[in-house]
Amino acid sequence: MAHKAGFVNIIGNPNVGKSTLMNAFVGEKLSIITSKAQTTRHRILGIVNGEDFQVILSDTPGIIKPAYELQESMMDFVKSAFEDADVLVYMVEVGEKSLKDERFFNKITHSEIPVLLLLNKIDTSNQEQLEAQVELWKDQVPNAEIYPISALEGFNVENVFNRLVELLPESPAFYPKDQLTDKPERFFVNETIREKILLHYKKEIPYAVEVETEEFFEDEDIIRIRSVIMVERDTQKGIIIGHKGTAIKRVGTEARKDLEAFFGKQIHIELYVKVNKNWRSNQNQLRRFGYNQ
Ligand code: GDP
Ligand code: K
Ligand code: MG
Repeated sequence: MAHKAGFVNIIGNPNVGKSTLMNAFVGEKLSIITSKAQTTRHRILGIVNGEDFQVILSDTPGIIKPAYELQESMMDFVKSAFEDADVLVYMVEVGEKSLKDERFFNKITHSEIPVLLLLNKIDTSNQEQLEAQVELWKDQVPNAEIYPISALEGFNVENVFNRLVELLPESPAFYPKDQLTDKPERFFVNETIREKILLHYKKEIPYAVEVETEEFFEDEDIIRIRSVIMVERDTQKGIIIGHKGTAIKRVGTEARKDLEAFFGKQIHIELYVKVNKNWRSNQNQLRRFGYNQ
């Protein structure tokens, strides 16, 4: 059989389950997942390799109306996802009516490449609701093939994957067959720490935070990591650290456990906090953190 390879780009509103689906396909926790919008800030590739196929998935930030530079750049990642796809995966969740951003919605309904519309989280709905939703989406996106799924429970995930492979063009692989992602190791360290911050701090704190790993030193049986948690104000620094350092210690402990599972090695992690005023609105800072393509 001829070898197939190509790019599958996953787009949709915040929190519909895009990152959960990508991780389910890849079988690794490449993308961080929380119940908060704007958990995913970058475009992240997840590569699934088989003997006669290579599916290159890209997880993107949820579609939002940008309010500051960082969000502008996040939406550029979404725009680029339309440009190089062989198949578009448009994910919605049960109960959602339509995309918030008209520009993207038109691009989906007028797409010249195949669109799979995945109606996610069907584990939370009954049969009657589900049928009504399928009808609604048939109407809204007539060019799409519709698949009800549960990314969390794995329902229909394999069928969708097989259909994706079918739709890919005949092509040799684009990446080495043992490669899982395009992102360097430090990226996963940064993201894991950011996930713990999203989980444990309230309100605006997670959105004011960026993480930068300054040291990633891999020895035979241990990886030594030093990362900076960047905030915008002194008050935020105090909150991140917490009373007697308990809050930041918790972030470090939980991140270490996840990273030990991810890298399969013992991890030593050192965290510190730095104030970097208005990094979210500063082009140069954003470029440094990998937000400009
Ligand atoms: P993203 O913002 O689109 O990337 O969404 P995430 O993958 O981060 O998921 C957002 C939230 O929805 C998380 O709390 C997930 O656990 C949850 N979630 C994702 N898929 C499913 C699903 O199939 N069923 C249910 N019940 N929850 C899901
Ligand atoms: K999310
Ligand atoms: Mg996400």
